[in-house]
Amino acid sequence: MTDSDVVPEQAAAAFGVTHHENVIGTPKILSDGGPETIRFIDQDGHRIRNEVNLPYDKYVDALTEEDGRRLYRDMALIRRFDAEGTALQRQGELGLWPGLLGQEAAQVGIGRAMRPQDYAFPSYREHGVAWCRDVDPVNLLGMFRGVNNGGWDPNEKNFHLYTIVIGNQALHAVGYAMGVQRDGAVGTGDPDRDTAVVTFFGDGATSQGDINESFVFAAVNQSPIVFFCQNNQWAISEPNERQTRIPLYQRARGFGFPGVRVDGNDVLATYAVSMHALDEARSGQGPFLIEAYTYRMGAHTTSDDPTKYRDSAELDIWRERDPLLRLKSFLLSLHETEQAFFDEVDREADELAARIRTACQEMPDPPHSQMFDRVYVEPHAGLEKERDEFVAYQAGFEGEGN
Ligand SMILES: Cc1ncc(C[n+]2csc(CCOP(=O)(O)OP(=O)(O)O)c2C)c(N)n1
Ligand SMILES: [Mg+2]
Repeated sequence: MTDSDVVPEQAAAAFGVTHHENVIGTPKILSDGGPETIRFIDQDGHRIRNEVNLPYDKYVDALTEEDGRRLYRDMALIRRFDAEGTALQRQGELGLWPGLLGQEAAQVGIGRAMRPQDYAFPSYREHGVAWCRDVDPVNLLGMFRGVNNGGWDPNEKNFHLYTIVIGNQALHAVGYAMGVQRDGAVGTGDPDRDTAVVTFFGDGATSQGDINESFVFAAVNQSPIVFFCQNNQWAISEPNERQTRIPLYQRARGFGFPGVRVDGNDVLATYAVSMHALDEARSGQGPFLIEAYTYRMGAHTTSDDPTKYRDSAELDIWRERDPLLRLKSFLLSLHETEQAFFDEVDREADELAARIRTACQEMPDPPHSQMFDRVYVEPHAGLEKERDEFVAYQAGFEGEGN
């Protein structure tokens, strides 16, 4: 099927959707992405070779079994970290936590395909990408505990701070990518210099002006950027079919750059497609849209209750497509990987969970006056006066247990 063959009814069918009503009781999103979806491992852990994934085969063939185990370890540890984030919020240690359950393969695949000089602009759910960029997970918890504004140096990790304003980071990313072009760090052929920028956003964000505006700027400037859309089927309580009448990856064509849909629950596929897209961007071929077709298995955030708007049968269907189980079956079907490896990863995950839990609970509260810092680069008389007044006001409570 080519792009031009797609009519709205077929597109809707690709999503398993035939109407626009949002009625609990019918699991609507049954599709696994359709035949155009690039996938290397099927649900039972078998390697797939077909025409759709053929152009990306070389990236998967270059991986060793040890590489596969590393990808599994990344996904398992980040899943455990994420579960701990939810638990810590429930116990009053965090203000909020946006879970990534189900999206581990989408994030780890591209995270491990990026090179050190590449730069990521995340939204707020990219804990798996943060992990791959070597951001200390404790820093992520600190932000949602409200004790810092991010806590890591974006330029040290080439991982920008989280952006809560939907779609906004795509504009920042394209601006950065245009800067990379002006620095002459595209298409030189030097693998340590040529740079790609990646921006992450959700299916819901594609309805925002910011995303569409960034597509236009990236396209006309031929900027080195990969747009990585995690289509997790939901934008809080709004289902996918409220955002689009065509598969999201096909939007790229209208802006003048390539777009593909990849199985976001297959880490080999997200890795291979990302390797290709990043190579294209670094070598000067311009932007690339990857739609990682996946599912948000948990709530939107800890403030959300998905049982109010979606049927649990839908979740059951996606549980069978679990990205960790799929890679585990695949690895077990190979030669060197034994159950002992998975037991060891579980043990490591327990250790990680204990470490970050303690570190979170021990994080000191910052002095309240810190909110006046870093508002302006230069000293600001008005702000200093406000801070002095605030500090004096607070001092009035001393001795009252505050
Ligand atoms: C500009 C803006 N509008 C609305 C919101 C409220 N909001 C927070 S998350 C969200 C849904 C985003 O859905 P999607 O882009 O699919 O990302 P996901 O949360 O599924 O990863 C909305 C509307 C916001 N943060 N920013
Ligand atoms: Mg979404």
